[in-house]
This record gives sequence, C-alpha cells and structure tokens, in this order.
Amino acid sequence: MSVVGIDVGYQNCYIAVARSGGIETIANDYSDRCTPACVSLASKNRIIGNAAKSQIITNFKNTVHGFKKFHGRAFDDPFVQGEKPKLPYSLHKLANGNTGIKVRYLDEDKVFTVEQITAMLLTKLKETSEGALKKPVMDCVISVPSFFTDAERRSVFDASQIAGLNCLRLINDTTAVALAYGIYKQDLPTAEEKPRNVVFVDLGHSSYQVSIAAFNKGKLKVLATAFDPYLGGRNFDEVLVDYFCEDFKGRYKLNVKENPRAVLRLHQECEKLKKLMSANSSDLPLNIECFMNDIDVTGKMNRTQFEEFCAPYLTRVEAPLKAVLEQAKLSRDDIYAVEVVGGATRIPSVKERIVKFFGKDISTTLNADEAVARGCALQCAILSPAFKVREFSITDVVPFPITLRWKSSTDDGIGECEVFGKNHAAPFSKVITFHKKEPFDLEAFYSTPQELPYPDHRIGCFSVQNVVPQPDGDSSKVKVKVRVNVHGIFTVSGASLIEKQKGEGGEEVQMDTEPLVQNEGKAEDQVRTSRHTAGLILQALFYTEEGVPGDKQDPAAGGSRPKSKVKSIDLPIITNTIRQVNKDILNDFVEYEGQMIVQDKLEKERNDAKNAVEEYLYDLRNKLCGVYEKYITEEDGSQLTLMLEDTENWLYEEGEDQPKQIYVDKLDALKRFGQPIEDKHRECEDRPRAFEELGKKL
Ligand code: ATP
Ligand code: K
Ligand code: MG
Repeated sequence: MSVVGIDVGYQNCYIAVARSGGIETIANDYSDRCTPACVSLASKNRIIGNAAKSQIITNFKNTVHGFKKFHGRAFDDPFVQGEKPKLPYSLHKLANGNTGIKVRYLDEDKVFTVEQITAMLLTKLKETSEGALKKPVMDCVISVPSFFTDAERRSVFDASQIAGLNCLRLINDTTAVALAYGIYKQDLPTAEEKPRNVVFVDLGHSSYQVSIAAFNKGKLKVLATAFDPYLGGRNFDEVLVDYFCEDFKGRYKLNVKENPRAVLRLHQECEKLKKLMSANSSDLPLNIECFMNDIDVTGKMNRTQFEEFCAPYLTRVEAPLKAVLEQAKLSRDDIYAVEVVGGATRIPSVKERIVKFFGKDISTTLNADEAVARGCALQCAILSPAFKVREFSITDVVPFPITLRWKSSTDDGIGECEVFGKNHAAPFSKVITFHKKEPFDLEAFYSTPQELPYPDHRIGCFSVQNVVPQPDGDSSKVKVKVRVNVHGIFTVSGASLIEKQKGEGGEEVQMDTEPLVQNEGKAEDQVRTSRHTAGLILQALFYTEEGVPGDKQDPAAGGSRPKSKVKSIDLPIITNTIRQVNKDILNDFVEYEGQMIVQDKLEKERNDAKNAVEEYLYDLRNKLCGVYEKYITEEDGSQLTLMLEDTENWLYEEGEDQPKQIYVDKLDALKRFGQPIEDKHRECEDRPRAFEELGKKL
C-alpha cells in the first residue's frame, strides 16, 4: 500500500510519497514535479495539468483554472461574483445555489461542480503517482488552507471521494509544513522543557497563512493561526496586468480588457516579469509579439516601481504576523525561527517585511514549493497502518469559534453554547448532555461572522431523532457527542438516550437550557496502532486539563460508567450540512468520473494507434531509401512508396479522426508489406553474426 501527500494549490499542485527511504516528491509525465491546477475540457477528452496549461490561451472558454476558492461557495457569494467578470470561462448557478462551471465537453454544453473539477485534477495526480510508483494509490492526505470553513473542507473531501481517493486527513497547509519541519529534528526540547516556538509563513498564489507551532520531542502543537485569505501572488500579477493595460491603451490605443485572449497572454507575461523582478532590480522588458490587432507590444518595469504599485498589498504582509503572535500570547523573543514557504515569499519585499517584523533572519530550510506536499505524505505515513514512522503527535487548532443552538423543549426559548472557542485544540470531541422529551435540532454555526473569510456563518443542522420521555413522563437524558474531526470539520458524531433503570433514584436532573458539556479523550483519531500510545497519554492529559464551562464529572461519560444501572440507546442523527451535495448525487459524480476516465483512456488508445501508423510509415519510408534498399526490387519499392504516400495523405484527411480499429487495421496493412522486408534485412544482418559466434565457439 503506498501513501501519498497532495498539495492542491490554487495554481500549483505537488505530490509526495512516503517510501522506506524517506519522502520524495513525484515528477509527472512532463518530468515536472509541479502540476498546474488546470483542467481543459475538449470534444473527445479531458486534458489535465501541464497539457491543460498550454490550452489556457488556445481554448480559454473550456480551460478551468483558479477554481480552488469556489469550493463550498454559493454562486451569489460576493467573492464568486467578484471573480466572475475576470474569468475566461463561465460560471453557472447550480440548482442548490452552488457555483458551477460551464464548459463544452464531448461537443455538449456541460456544467460541472467545483468538486468535479477538483476531482479531475486529483484523478490526474493519482494517475501520476500510480505511474511513478507502479501500484495503485488510494490512501492520501490532502492539504487545505487553515482558514477553510466546514463547507469548503467538505467540498474538497467530496472531491477526493469522486476521484476514488481515500483521504485520511485534510491537513492545514501550515500544519503540514510544521510536520515536515519538526519530525526530522533530533534536538527538540523534552516534554518538561519549554517548547520551541516556530512561525510558519506560506504566501501562495491566492492566500497568505501564518501559524505558530510549539515543538517538543515527538510532538507539535499549533498555538494559533492567522491569515489574509485574499492576499497572494495573483494580486501582484493583477497589479502588473492593470498597469500594462493602461500603458498599452496610451501608447498603442489598445483596449486589452475586452480581449480575453490578450488578457490571458498579458497575465502569463506579467507573472514571468514578476518572477524576474525578484532576482533582478534593474529595468526589465516585457515583449509580446502579435499581441492584439497584429501589433507587437513592449513595456518595461523595475523592482522599485513594482513595489510602489504593489504597496497596498505589501503592507498587508504584517497584520497576520502580528495577529498570530497576539493570539499565541508570545513576543518576538519567544520565537526560535521563522520558516517561510510558498512561491510568493520569493518577492524580496515580502521577505524584508517578515524579517523586519520579527527582527531576525528568516530560515528557508524547507523546500518552499514542496514542503506542504512532503508534510502531507508524512502525515499519511503516520496514519497508515502500513508504515512505521517515528512517533509524532500533531495537535491543530480550530480557526473560528463554533456555536451550537437548539430549541428548548421546556419553554420556547433558544439555547446556545459555544462548543469550540478560537484556537481550541483539534481534532477534539465533547459530550453534551441534554434533557429532552422529543426529537430536537442542533444548529451549528461560526460564532464570529465578522472574522470569517466567507459570507455564510452556518455550518449545518443536526437533528437528533427518536427521543422519547421516560416511562414516568420525565425528560430523558440525551448525550450528544460533538467533534471537530481529523479534517477540521465539525460533526455531531453520536447521540444516545440514557434510560433510567428501576430503583436508580436520585439521578441528578439538569435543565436543558444549560447542558453539561464535557471533554472527551480523543476517540478514533490516534488510536490506530500501539505505537501511538505515548502520544495518546499526552493527549489525554491535555484534554482533562482543559476546562469547559459547565464541566462537571458525569459518571456516565468517559468510560467509567457504572455497569448494570444505566442502559444507553443509540439515536439516529440526520445531518444537513450547508452547501454539501447528498450521497446519491455524490455517487453519480463518482460514476461519471469513472466514465470520463474510461473515455480519456479510450481516446488515448485511439491517439496512440494513430501515432503508431504515422511512426511506422515514416520509419519504413526512411529505411526504404536506406538500409532496406537492397532487399526490395525497384518495382516493389516504388509501389510501396506510393502506398505510404497514400496512407500519409489519408492520415491528414479522412483518416484524421477515425476509431481506433481503423488505425490498427491500417498499421497491419502496412506491416504486411513492411514486415517481410524487415525480416529479410534482419536475417542478413544476423547470419554473418551467427557465423562469427560459431567461429568463436569452434
Ligand atoms: P495557494 O497556496 O494560494 O493555494 P499555490 O500553492 O498554488 O497557491 P505557490 O505555488 O506556493 O501557490 O506559489 C505560486 C505563486 O508564487 C505564484 O503567484 C507565482 O507567481 C509566485 N512565485 C513563484 N516564484 C516566484 C518568484 N521567484 N518571485 C515572485 N513570485 C513568485
Ligand atoms: K502549492
Ligand atoms: Mg499553497
């Protein structure tokens, strides 16, 4: 069983694999370890990754990129509406209000969900890893931005399922980086010593994430995360594009913005220029031939100008650095190192600002592009029973506080309780006790909509079913287990009704407006194998230390339940989470993805069959005027040459687009003539050689 880690970036994806020798990143069929997050739909197949990137300009309406931020978002979401006019492809409102992507595929208009598009990308990444590893790949860990909300995480998770992957964990980008940093460190402080605090900074193409992790031997604990979800390399590209659009309007009288193809080309050139400016402070040229209306354009810029134009974005580098320190209640002196990753941290001014803020040099001991994927692969190896990895426990944080609301059954009031505060440890389970006579709904939402980089603060509704009063008419005690799971997703993972037994008497009765909230030791997350035992004990200690309002001992929770007296009945829960498609639709997507994979495979085989005809034809023709010349009569030779010419013409006309079998037959027909000549040639080559060998033996 192989395990892989996948960094699905807004622009760039990386795959890393755990092998006995360590972690390696995998190169794709273009010998590139970076696979562009790009999917192009065509009339016979899908083109994904590097090949799709070269379709961005030629097939712009059907080449989808920059879709990562559409996960879990409504079509009416202000962010989506803001992006829409800038996109070369069309968005479409789905029946459930989600964001769909409209393209031509197999000569039909098609709308795909963002989960389907990401699944296509994941399918490609899966195939790349399977090709490199020569075995099936299922188990994986996928990275997501630390600020992704539940809807966004569930959407990415669904995409992994559509692609047939078994995602063991959605891990936060910066947590993956922290793991890749910490697991190899031999000199971390012991459990008793003060932890080593390290800041991780990731500035990618679309977002900016910062976190602080505290390291001790064998463990890392994320203390806080901060972010600017809308700051990344793409903003700097846009500044350059806007500048040159104005510049070209003045100097060439071109209205670039109304020509999507020109805008896309300008984008690509501006990104190149931006990267060059990172290494070079002098004036740098921008040249595009035949840009618009057959006009060649040129322009120039230098780093000082760039920094001036981008100042509004560059000043945003500091705020999350400040915020993360404040949340972690640490000062700059408490920071042992600042590790930066992500492509956009290569911009000198970004680096300078980070250095200046912390008053210390930044370390770049990690591979800025691959660290996230490597961390994902490490996490996958830790979670997989197939691997033995150095013991290392990871505690992450909840990025936004979560509140539960329920309707009281005793009066018409609404009950509410914040179940997970900001930066609460995750994954984590809690048990809440209610006293109810009838089924009830729990609504979960983020408590602080104003700090959410997402316009909808709802998480979902969880209906606890089959609740009945006790035989004596009293309320029943209902224990509900809520958790932020290993993916950072909130769930109501279980509910049970505790039946009073005869002669029990004296059972404490609680008002259901003030439910009992209890922490629970980590249940299923880390117990996979015994090698985690030490980690588990640390975790358990940590859990009981952390007090929660209303936390009292409840004899029925946490394993020490008195035997015989209490009978507990599991209650079904109906889960209705925001923006998530139901299981049936998801299954349809799984099936459809399978069909598209088959279609791509057939198309590839068809193309291979066609290429085989072409290759054989050219090869034979070359040899007919060369090595084969003496094995064929002049007459036969010219007849065969004519036949090859016919086939070549056919390939460019009628034969351009035929079913696979036609090409296979064509090849056979050619071989019927070619093979005897080849055989004769081989025989004559081999005969002297055989004599030689014989001679040696004698
Ligand atoms: P995200 O993390 O937002 O999902 P991503 O992971 O795809 O995005 P990265 O691969 O980390 O993003 O970084 C890509 C960005 O880094 C692009 O904007 C790219 O132009 C920029 N970048 C890469 N190299 C350089 C460089 N030398 N100078 C400036 N910017 C660079
Ligand atoms: K990336
Ligand atoms: Mg990234």
